[in-house]
Amino acid sequence: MNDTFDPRRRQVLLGSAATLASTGLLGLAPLALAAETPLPDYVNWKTPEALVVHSAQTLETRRDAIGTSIVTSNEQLFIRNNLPAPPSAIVADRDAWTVAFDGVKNPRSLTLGELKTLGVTTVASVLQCSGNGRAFFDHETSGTQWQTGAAGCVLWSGVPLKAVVEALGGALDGRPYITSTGGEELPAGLDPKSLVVERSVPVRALEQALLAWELNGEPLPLAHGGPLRLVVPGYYGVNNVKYVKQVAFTAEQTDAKIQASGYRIRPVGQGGAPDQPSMWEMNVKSWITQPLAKAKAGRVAIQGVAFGGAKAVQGVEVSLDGGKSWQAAPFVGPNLGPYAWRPFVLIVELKPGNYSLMSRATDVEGNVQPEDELVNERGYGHNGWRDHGVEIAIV
Ligand SMILES: Nc1nc2c(c(=O)[nH]1)N[C@H]1C(S)=C(S)[C@@H](COP(=O)(O)O)O[C@H]1N2
Ligand SMILES: [Mo]
Repeated sequence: MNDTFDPRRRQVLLGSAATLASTGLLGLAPLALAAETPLPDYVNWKTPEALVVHSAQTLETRRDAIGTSIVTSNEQLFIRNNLPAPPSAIVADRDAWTVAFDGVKNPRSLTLGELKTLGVTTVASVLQCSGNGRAFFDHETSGTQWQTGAAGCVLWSGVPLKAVVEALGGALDGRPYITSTGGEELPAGLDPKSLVVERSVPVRALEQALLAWELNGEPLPLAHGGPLRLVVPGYYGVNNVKYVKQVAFTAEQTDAKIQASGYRIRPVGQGGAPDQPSMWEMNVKSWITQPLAKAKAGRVAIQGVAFGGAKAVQGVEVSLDGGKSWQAAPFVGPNLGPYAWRPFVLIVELKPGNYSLMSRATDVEGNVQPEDELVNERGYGHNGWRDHGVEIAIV
């Protein structure tokens, strides 16, 4: 009767339909269900098998596509555009791209070529959309139904924003925000404030922010914000403004809709407003990447990724019994710094049966991933370990 939309039920149904189809029980050719939405043209260089195409502007990395070697390749990295990407002409002559700097002693525009002479750094960081995990909320959430794959861990190279600001004489006093503007051309006839991707972050982000022109050792692809992007390691995706054309130290947060009412933590049913918490620093989180459905009895390698968000991750535990008991899982591979994620692998001996696998990370300040999410209207910031768990069959 009351046929409310439940994303979790839908996933289960999709999963069982796929299973039935693959075993031929539905009488469907498996290919009929396996047929994927093709990649949109502007990202046709990505790996289709690694991505779920939610729409032309929203592509999610499959949970089982994440491996153990830390870095998410450009070909597998998710995409989230609030507006269509600008034309590829903007990456024809990358060094000619200009950025206007304001709210500093000597405001001026600098080309990317000039920025490259002010300093160079490389930072590993998790890029994660605020709505990653939205599909797991119980209430009906508007927006892309991301599961775990609106996130990746990547290497950014560029100039520390601090070095640029110093070269321009320093930030003016009484400017507690860094406000950055995306370079998309806005459709005529609509209120630009309702569309522009312009985000303000607190000046404390100057410690780690950079203007990046390289992603995983390649010129920053247009789809990921090339030729130049603001990167705020430890902050949610939306603050990492692509094709950045202006950076200003401001007395107030921008009144652009994406800042003033968008990306706010608010009670279900309530509108967005500037006094609600903004999606800035990310919280501690982890999830299992394999096995996701079944595995053979005997030794099983339970793998996943864990990160602290704005603080480094300290450790991660795994539960085989739905969170009743936990054991520490070792990290694998090098530590790429506080903003990167760390793959973990726990090898266990498992008898045939059903297991409810969960993972729970802790950051260096002792913040532990909670069992449940903080319920909020738009489905932001879900780091609850229960919903991120997986039910598996050992056969
Ligand atoms: N200029 C601009 N910057 C943007 C966006 C955008 O639409 N335009 N989307 C934001 C959001 S909501 C996210 S999650 C990330 C996604 O980055 P990606 O597409 O490179 O994965 O970019 C952020 N920066
Ligand atoms: Mo996002």
